[in-house]
Amino acid sequence: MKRSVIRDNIKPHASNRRGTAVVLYRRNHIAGGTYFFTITLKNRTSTFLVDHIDGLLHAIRSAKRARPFRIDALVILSEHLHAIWTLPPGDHDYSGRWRAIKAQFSRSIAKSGIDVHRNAKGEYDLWQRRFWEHTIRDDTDMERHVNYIHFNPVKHAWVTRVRDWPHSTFHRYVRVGAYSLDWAGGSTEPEAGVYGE
Ligand code: NI
Repeated sequence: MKRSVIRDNIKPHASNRRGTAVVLYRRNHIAGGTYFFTITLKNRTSTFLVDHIDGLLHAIRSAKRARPFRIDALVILSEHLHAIWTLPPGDHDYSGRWRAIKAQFSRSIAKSGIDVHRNAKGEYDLWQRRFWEHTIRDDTDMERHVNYIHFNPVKHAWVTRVRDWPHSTFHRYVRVGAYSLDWAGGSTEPEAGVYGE
């Protein structure tokens, strides 16, 4: 698989002694709300997101430029992605930003000559309209969701080692020492069924 680098301005905070990612929730809280998302394609057998990873990252960067937000963690799988964002103070419009990302990605795919299915109204029909959103409550909740994101490629059996999945902020967290390169999930393995995927 092609290596890709997620180039967003992701600034994970320093590690704790257990070697898992710790984030300064208080700072997030001052900045604005912090949210976990699961965003899914309609076709659950598709590999569109990793096949067109550059287009997807471009769409995310465009949305950030238009209306800034911080990406705290991100993993892109074949037909869904998980992300944690922090929005600016007083701004709760994550839905509008996701709408912009989805629309731009669909357009760029269609423009590249791939036949993107349209609904009865003629709109691109690539993404599930609804998505999972969870507001991060505190440090522990943040850590659990960051770990969930980084363990996800193993959970979905795309790789057997977390380090082998390129489309993830895991590598950035390793670079700043928040995880060891051979991190394998740890003791905060989340309960099933409460992450939207
Ligand atoms: Ni997943």
